[in-house]
Amino acid sequence: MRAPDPPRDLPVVDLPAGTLAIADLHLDPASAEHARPFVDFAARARGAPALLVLGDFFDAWVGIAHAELPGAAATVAACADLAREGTAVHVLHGNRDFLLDAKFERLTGARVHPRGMLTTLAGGERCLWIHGDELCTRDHAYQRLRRVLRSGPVRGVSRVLPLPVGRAVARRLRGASVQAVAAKLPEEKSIQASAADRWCREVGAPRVVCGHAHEYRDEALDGGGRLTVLGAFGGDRDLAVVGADGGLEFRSAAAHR
Ligand SMILES: [Mn+2]
Repeated sequence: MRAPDPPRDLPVVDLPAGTLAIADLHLDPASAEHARPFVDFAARARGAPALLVLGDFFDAWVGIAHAELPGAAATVAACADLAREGTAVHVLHGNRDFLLDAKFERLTGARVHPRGMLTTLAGGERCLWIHGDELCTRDHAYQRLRRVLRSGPVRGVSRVLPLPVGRAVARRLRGASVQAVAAKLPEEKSIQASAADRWCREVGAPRVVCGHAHEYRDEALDGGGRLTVLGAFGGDRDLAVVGADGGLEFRSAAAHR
């Protein structure tokens, strides 16, 4: 089975020093309490030039009807506050919230990038930012499912789902991934360094940063590039900060002031 190729036409964005990136919040749209750590973080992120959310912002998102639930509403409001005050908010699709769309963009002022983004850091280095499930190339069943779930028909149906149906679907999805944040991927389902190496070479970026695996990891790739996996939000080294020299520093989002 063929592993996904890197997209040819990724958006290219300049990321100034002070830019922040987080991943894998897995927020429950129904729970305002669950949204609180992000809402608090967003308040402390004020003044950052940009905030990247590298996918799985929400544990389930089956369409815009979700935005009315208390947890999603609080999250949307926090994003909108940041955007209004001048922080560029960029949201990548994860494997659990790949239906975030233009309506979400209008509500939040964020930009949604379904397949990732390429950036130029302050020092001039190019960096590829993706969710990370694209690189789980040994998990063939998952890659097949991924193609179906992200296909046009599935996306079309989800847009017209009434809220109760959407919530029922979301409950089923959540049931399948209880404690997703605590769970780590077994080796055969994990992010493959060889895939990261290929993507770096094909997009011409010496570094790739992603989430999805929920555990911080940083390693040199055979082709000279570098792979960094962010910890899941709330975990160890769950925040990337673009430094003054354009380098990336990995820290704790909870300790960010
Ligand atoms: Mn994921």
